[in-house]
Order: sequence, then structure tokens, then C-alpha cells
Amino acid sequence: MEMTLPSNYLPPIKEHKILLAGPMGAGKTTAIRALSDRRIVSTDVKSFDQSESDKATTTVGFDYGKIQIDEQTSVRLIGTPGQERFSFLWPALALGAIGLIVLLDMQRPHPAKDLSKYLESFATLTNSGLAVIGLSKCNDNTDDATLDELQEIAINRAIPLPLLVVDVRQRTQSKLLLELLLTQIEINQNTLGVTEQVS
Ligand SMILES: Nc1nc2c(ncn2[C@@H]2O[C@H](COP(=O)(O)OP(=O)(O)O)[C@@H](O)[C@H]2O)c(=O)[nH]1
Ligand SMILES: [Mg+2]
Repeated sequence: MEMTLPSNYLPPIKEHKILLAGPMGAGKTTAIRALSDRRIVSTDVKSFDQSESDKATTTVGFDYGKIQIDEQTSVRLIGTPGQERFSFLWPALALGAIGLIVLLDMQRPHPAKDLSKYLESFATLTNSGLAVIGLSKCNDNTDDATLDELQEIAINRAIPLPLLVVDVRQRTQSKLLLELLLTQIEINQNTLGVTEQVS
């Protein structure tokens, strides 16, 4: 039997949750600020912990922003606190998320180690291909061998993950990273037969 939809039918409004993770200083707060349609909720405070980054402020809780994708779809962006000692919060923040952006700070000593750690910490999403990797703070000194190593980690997986060099301060580039993730989610949700949220 063919179903006819009433003329005033609107598809259900969807609000997706997407996570941003990565070490302190990678640019998570900057990206959420660049992407968000409205002022973001941030829990940045003056940083006294210079052990992981020399940034003046740091996110202790999480960042929250929102972006409208089209009339029916919006994305809630949640930035996880980067510092290791807040990692106990990550699983709770990941609940209900449909995708993950891992942002790496290419000026840190071992971006490959950082990548492996974040891919493992958010395995439910990353093993399902529901993630993308952004390489932040690349410059002329960025080592080709490091880029190759990261590429290798991203590709040699059951479901390869895309990797993109980004300057998250530029809204267009942050947007490109988000769009890449949304495409990745669309492809892999269909492949996996997942129709709703992955927790
Ligand atoms: N030089 C440089 N700085 C960047 C780049 N991307 C982001 N930043 C800066 O790096 C800092 C990142 O801080 P923040 O967004 O708070 O990082 P978070 O700890 O991941 O939330 C900000 O001061 C940005 O302006 C980049 O590509 N190059
Ligand atoms: Mg932050």
C-alpha cells in the first residue's frame, strides 16, 4: 500500500550531538566558537597547569555550541576537556553522540601517540567509522614523516578515517571538517545499518 503524506508534513526535526576531542590547545574551543551560530557556553578558566600546554586558559568542564545544518537538522557541538585528568568525563560526554572530531595539535611532541589515545578512548565511535581527524597548527616545519605516520594510523583500521589539515580559526575550514564528518556518518550509518544514535 502506498503511503501519502499530508501536504503540511515536515520531516522530524533532528538534533545531533557531535563531540570534539583532542589535547589541550588543539583548538577545540576555537573550532566550536568558529562554527557556532550563537555565543557558546564555555567553561574556560585561567590555566595553572602548564604541564600539557602553555595556553593561558583551559576548558575544565566542556564547551557547548550549536549549528543549524538545514531547516530540519541542527548539530550540538560538545568539546571535551583536553587535560588528561578530566578523561573520566569523556565516556559520559560521548553518550548519545553520533560522531567525533579528533583534533590534534601538530606542535605537540608526539601527535601520533595523541591520535592513538583518542581513537582508543572513543572506540565506540571510531571503530564504527563515525569520526574524522583534524590536524591543527600545521606549519612549514611540520614533519612529513609525522604526517605519514598519522595517515598510516588513520587508514590502517577496519574502517579508515579521513584526515584533514585545518586552521580551525577559519570558519570555512572548521565547517569543512564538520561536513566531512557528516558525510562520513551518512556513509557508515548506512553501511552498518545504524539508523539512530550510537552511544
Ligand atoms: N598558530 C596557530 N594557532 C592556532 C591554530 N589553530 C588554533 N590556534 C590557536 O591555538 C589556540 C587553541 O586554543 P583552544 O581553542 O582554547 O584549544 P582547546 O584547548 O583545544 O580548546 C587558540 O589560541 C587559537 O587561536 C593554527 O592553525 N595556528
Ligand atoms: Mg578548550
